Amino acid sequence: DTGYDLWLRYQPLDRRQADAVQHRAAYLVAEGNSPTLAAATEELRRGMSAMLAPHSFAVAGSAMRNGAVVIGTPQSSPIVAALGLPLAKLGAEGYLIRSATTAAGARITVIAANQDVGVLYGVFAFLKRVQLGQSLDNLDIADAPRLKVRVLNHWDNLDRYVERGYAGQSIWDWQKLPDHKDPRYTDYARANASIGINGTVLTNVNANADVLRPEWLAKVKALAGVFRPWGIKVYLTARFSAPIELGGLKTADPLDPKVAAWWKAKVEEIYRVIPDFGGFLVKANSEGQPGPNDYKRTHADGANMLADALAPHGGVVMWRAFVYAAENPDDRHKQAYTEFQPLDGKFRDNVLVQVKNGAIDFQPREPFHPLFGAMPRTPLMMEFQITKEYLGFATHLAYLGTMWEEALQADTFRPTRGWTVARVLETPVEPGAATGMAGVANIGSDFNWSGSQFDQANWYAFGRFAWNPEARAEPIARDWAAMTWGSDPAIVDPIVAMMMGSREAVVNYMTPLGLGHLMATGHHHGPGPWIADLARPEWNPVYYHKADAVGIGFDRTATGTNAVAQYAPEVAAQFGDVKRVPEQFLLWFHHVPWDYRTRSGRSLWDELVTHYDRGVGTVAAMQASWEGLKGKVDDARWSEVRDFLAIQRQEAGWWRDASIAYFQSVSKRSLPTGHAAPPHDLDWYKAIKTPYAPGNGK
Ligand code: BDP
Repeated sequence: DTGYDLWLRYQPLDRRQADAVQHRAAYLVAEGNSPTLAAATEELRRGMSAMLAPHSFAVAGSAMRNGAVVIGTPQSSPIVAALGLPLAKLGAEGYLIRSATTAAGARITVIAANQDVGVLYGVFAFLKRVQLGQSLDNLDIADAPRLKVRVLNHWDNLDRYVERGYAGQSIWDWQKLPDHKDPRYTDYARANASIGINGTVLTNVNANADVLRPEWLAKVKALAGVFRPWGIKVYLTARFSAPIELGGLKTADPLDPKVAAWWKAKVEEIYRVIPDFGGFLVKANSEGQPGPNDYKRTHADGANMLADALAPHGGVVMWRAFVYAAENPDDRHKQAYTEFQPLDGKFRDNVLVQVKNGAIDFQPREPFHPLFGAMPRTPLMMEFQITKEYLGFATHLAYLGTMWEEALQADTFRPTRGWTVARVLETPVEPGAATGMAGVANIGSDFNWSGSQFDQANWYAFGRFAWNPEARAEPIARDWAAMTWGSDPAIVDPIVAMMMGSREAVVNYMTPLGLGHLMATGHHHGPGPWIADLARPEWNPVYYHKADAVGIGFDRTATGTNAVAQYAPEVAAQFGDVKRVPEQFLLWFHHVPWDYRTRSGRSLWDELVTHYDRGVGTVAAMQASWEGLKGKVDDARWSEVRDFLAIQRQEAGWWRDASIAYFQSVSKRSLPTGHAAPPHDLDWYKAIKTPYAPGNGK
């Protein structure tokens, strides 16, 4: 088993379960004939036949007998229409699953929605119930997504190199498109639809304007055609300088009428090719990308110009707030807020400002970004990184659900207590305004899609959180584990326990107590806390930890950069007070003496060492749990995970040893008893060269 089937394995149920399911769900009635209903029908038939075998699950023309699963909308299906279901509140994408009785007295299960795509989501929800062995009696389920735009961001280059991708090449096989459509595109769409993802940005934020050329748009059109029945729109990244590069203009100034006209014509051309094109994602004036600042214009000027071109066609602009400039001497943590917050209310209605969960950059742990809650008149969408650039690539097991729950449940106190990041995201700035969440994809050409079996869980969890930002990491892990590995509690329980502790393990062995950005240069694999010689100050790990003879940590309080002042006063008061700050953010906000007493009673230095060892210990415990699963799950996947855990164990040790060796050279403290000295001296760790690590493609 390679893992190719993801969480859609549809394994045969045991005889008793199959009989019980078959009693409620024996055949399928699908009225209507749109491509989306056809996709829903085929998925239901495929999944149920596989799970119910040797029972059949056939498609029938009418629901005369008990046990029909009837799917459709009131428009497509007279049976659904006759049931008079309360669909009004479910919107375009919500669904309802109910046990019902037809006028003729047949007992059926109905999966109904206002639109075909809602039916599709309902079908996946129904299949999930069956996969999880949940009862099909007396069903009355209604669900709808809480965010409108639920998109993957592929950082895929046109040469198929995936920036920060650890799962092989891009799955977009541009050379063979549009004539050959790899069946994998359909499986990609099925997987995404099963978790409610409704859009995909095909190209890297570090954009190449070529994708906007006609010959590339023909390829994009082919992908859009595969995805459309599954409710998935395509989006592209727009390189801000495209009018110069493709249009031969002298400028890309957003206020120049010729530039606006070029984009308007380009957008019209795109919609002629792809009538339901989603819109653009833009990284501007960030890490060398062109943008409106090049012409002394604001981010709003740039975003609005593109938004005006897209608006007549219903498209949106997702404009990233990930900005920090070499010329700006201010704390990098503050720069996005400083630049974007004053623009609140200045963006067009079809602009979403896309904000990373934290103010620096996808670290194993960051406090929530201060922009959340601070732009009440601007739709903000969340950007999470599914691919594990800073969490050990694909070989470290780190379930990110806990990280995302932590970010989403953080209270912004804006405008008042209880306004969590999730609530900010979910609440439209005015009725009907856009809302959304983006996830930087971890998908590639590997058999298992995501580079490892467990990284599939992060793709899965992202979809679940985008559908419902109030979701919780644990039940999501439980669902995923049961569908992916087997529903026996002897399998699910240990796997969920591993997952739930896994991200904290990474934090502990890489960046405990609020440290961050200590990775090796460029590829970000392995420790480099000593690095101090890179061109831009904020690229150097020493900029972030600021360790010296006295102590360690970045003073972001009023005595330092005062980044805490960008949060609501209640939050600022907490983060800014060394006594009240959650210890997990201690060194993020404070420069603390090595001998400072932490809450455990240990000195900061001893506490730091304790965390490193705890991280390594958790990985060792995961290895032991996994040994216990040998023979309970298939050998091929089991062996892959065993190997990766061994790599993780080694690299966790490397992080621990190198970090302790370096910080000890600064702190001059001895190790607390019971904690082993690193086996080598600091120079030995500094000399390690990673022979090959997927990098940033530069
Ligand atoms: C950083 C990555 C870089 C991305 C950048 C971004 O190292 O490859 O281009 O984020 O989000 O984390 O634009």
